[in-house]
Amino acid sequence: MGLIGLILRNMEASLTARDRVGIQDFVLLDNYTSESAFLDNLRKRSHENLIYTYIGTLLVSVNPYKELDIYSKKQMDTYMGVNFFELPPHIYALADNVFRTMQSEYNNHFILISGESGAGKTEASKKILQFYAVSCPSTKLLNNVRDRLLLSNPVLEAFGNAKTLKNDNSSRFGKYMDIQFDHQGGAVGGHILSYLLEKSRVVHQNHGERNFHIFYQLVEGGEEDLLRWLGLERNCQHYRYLVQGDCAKVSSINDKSDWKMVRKALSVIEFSESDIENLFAIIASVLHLGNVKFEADVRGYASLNNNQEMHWLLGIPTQVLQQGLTHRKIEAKTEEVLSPFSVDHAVYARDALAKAIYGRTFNWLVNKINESLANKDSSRKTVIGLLDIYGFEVFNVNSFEQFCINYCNEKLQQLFIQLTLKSEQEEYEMEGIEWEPVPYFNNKIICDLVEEKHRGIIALLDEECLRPGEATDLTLLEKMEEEIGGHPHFVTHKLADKKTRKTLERGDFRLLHYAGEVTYCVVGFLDKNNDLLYRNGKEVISFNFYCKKQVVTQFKSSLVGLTEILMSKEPWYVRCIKPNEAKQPGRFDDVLVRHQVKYLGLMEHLRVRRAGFAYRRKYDIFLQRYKPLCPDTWPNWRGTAAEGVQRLIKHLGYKPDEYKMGRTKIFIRHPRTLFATEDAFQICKHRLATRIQAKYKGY
Ligand code: AD9
Ligand code: MG
Repeated sequence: MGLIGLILRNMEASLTARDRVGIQDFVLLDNYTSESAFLDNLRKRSHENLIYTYIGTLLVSVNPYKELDIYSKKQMDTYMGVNFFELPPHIYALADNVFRTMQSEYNNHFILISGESGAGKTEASKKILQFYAVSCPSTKLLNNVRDRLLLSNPVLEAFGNAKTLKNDNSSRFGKYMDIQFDHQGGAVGGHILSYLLEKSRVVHQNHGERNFHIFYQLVEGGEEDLLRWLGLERNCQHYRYLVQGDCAKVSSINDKSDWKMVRKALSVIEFSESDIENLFAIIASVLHLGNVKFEADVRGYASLNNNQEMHWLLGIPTQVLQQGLTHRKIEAKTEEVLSPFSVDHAVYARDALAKAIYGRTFNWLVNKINESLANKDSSRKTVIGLLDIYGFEVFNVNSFEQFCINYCNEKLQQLFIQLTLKSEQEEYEMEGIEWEPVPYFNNKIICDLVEEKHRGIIALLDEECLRPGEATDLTLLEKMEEEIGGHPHFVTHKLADKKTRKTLERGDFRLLHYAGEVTYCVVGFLDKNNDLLYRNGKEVISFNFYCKKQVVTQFKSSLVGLTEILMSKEPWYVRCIKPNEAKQPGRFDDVLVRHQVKYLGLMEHLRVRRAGFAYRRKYDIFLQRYKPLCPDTWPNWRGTAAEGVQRLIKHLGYKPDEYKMGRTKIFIRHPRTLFATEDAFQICKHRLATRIQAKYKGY
């Protein structure tokens, strides 16, 4: 049988295999514009436990909801230093490719990991970190850094993660982590930025959810002496802040062993014993604070009676604390006046204080970790950044938190558009290749709606927050209706047509995000944005300054900062998909996945990848791999790589419209062309191997 016959036979065989396990790169999908074909491929693969699939260099990952035997040291070794497309898709392949590109081009990169809650972002970021920990050169000093990088994770997860309805280990903050590498590729340091910790969880949890893990770890796992010293009982039910979700115990979580891990991690990250003591004294204080009760005195004002908790609180004189929790300090012209709180007000002030204490502790923790990860050597480093950030959120009731999170996702989508399309276009330009730009929805219009100066939603929200006493959540809504009522991506009950009006309450506003519609309930927006802590409260935790910046504006500036960090680096993407809501292995819910495929922009990305040229390879790499297919180039080619490739593809019969020769790379329009070449190569390899075997059989 001739080569072509063999190719056809092999193609048939691989087609059958493909029928079963799908295609490992969506770029090779024949019907690439069809969402159903996309879904079919993803479903097939995930049923075969093939959770990773590429779109070019983007990695799509489907949460298997079970442990797979694909993360061993052996697997890491397999992927180390091997060309990206030569092995089945894997998070290690991506990590390795980023690392090697950084090493050879000596530039900075970031990996953006996105997806909805429970899709596997944090797991993916841990796998990448573990891969670097194992694959990078090691010395005693470097191992120290490596251990700290790895152990910063359990610490941050203890303080920043919690059980939610969607995920038993849900990250309640956004995280960007830089890993710094020296010339030899050794990991020499790191830096972490955290975004928008969900502080409200400290004082309130929805049914079926928990507070941050650390509280339960301390109560369940803390040593007897420690608990006695902190005045804590070994019983979560005793603490109001721990029981509102009515699920202090979770079967998938072992608080006791997690406590041990966190204690060990804290000492490796160089927390001194006194740091650790202080840290847990503060955590215990928050629990005690939650148990402080108020009663109404004869005038209806809040008073504190019989509160043993006060004794354990923060080491602050009881008098100061008592006054701080029941009175508000008002500055009149020349004097300060104490105005007593109602019971409701006092509860609010108490909770605000608890949130502020926890928030500040979390920031302190991140700073301490950063001190420990800091690289003291000033020589130039290259960096790989890992961004594990909350995905787009839509609940039955969406509030201020969802608004911030979804705004963040709009910004990241904007970045994706700019970086992906920009880099694609730049590459064609650099290589001297003409191409047709792909039409895509540019979500800048929504980013502007949210963040435009003076009349964006953030500006209006801040403006209302500066009118205490007069402004309410509803006046905010009215102001929005007035200022941005005509915007095509904004609608409220009042502005809506008859049909839409039925789906909106008076206190709602709806944004048409790039990922879909989200209806926000405006109640609580002003309060949450103010993050109000009465001056007395601030004195209690020795805040001596008064920060006027509202929450959303702070968040906006930190996102601008993040965008700047990312814009200066080369982007890589991991898109995580959650296959079902039940957290079960083997279940693939089409409707749920289809929605994620849409808002993760996967079809768009695929179109961009396919619109111009599906594949591009450097001449030398292409020639090196496929040269056995042509007698002119095999075994050795003496001319330039570009000439060799030209000779090779002429021999293979590439038609002129199937490819273009750039300055340093060959661009292949249809994946089918590369596919056939790859198949021919596999057969050729097989034949060569058989021939060699036959030759040596007699020996
Ligand atoms: V959230 O936005 O922080 O709420 P993530 O971070 O996207 O969310 P996470 O990585 O925490 O989700 O994954 C959720 C759970 O899915 C994990 O606790 C694992 O039980 C499970 N998971 C995720 N990825 C994998 C995997 N590659 N292999 C096995 C996985 N299990
Ligand atoms: Mg997470």
